[in-house]
Amino acid sequence: MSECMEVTATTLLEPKMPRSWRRASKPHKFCPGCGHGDVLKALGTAIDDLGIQDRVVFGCDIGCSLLAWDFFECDTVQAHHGRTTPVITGIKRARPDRICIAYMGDGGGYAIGAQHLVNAATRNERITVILANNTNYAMTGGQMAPTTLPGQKTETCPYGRDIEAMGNPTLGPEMVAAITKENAYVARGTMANMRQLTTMLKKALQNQIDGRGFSFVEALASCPTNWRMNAKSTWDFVEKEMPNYFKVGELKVPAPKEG
Ligand SMILES: Cc1ncc(C[n+]2csc(CCOP(=O)(O)OP(=O)(O)O)c2C)c(N)n1
Ligand code: SF4
Repeated sequence: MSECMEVTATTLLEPKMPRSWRRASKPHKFCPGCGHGDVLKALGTAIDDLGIQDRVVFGCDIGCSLLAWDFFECDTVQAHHGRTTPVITGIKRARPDRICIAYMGDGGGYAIGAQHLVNAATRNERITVILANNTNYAMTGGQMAPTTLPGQKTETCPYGRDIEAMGNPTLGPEMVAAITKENAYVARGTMANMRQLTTMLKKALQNQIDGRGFSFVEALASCPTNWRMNAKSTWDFVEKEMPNYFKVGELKVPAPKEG
């Protein structure tokens, strides 16, 4: 093989990563088939497209999201479980010129950190919260989370979630849309539609760039390890089961900025 052909082959084999990803920390630490990697790919692409890498402060939570502590070539902070939203709020208030992102799981956002999400949304903090909904507490071994679906089995509900005893799964974007001002951006995307998810993340970040208000994107994400599913069942669950309850789409879109 000529030198020229070798270069071409190497170029072809090189994985296509967002420029804002830190190459030295790849391959990443998530399990094979984990949705966190996809959500963070959409986020990396959104950061690239908006050209904001030098201004981003990325905050990750406890839970599997903490495995993203060295994921981006961006300033990064790691908070206690459920506390990423107030930490990122504090950074944004101190440095309004920075684009501040809080990244977490559904346990971090809708259980232990629910009060922070509600209060940051109510105050219309100019931050972007991104929440990966994988329907369980993944890092600690797959316990029931606020988002576990009716009848879904987990380590702590082995016969399936009984909504009479345990209530309905949390509809996070619906809740955030109900309590935020008109200039908030709220959406639910899915790893099953990366183009749409990337667009939602760009709109959420643009809302912050424009200084308008709170932005929130929930992303439906897989956890094949704790779901104990093979690749096909995992994909079917994300693509077909989850959206039956968690409707994908935009819930609140501010009017275009004037001028
Ligand atoms: C105050 C506190 N309580 C409990 C824990 C234990 N803990 C660590 S990760 C985790 C669950 C994380 O689940 P989630 O936030 O949904 O993220 P995922 O791992 O699913 O991405 C729990 C309960 C903790 N670290 N801190
Ligand atoms: S346990 Fe689940 S959420 Fe955590 S890294 Fe593995 S697949 Fe991803």
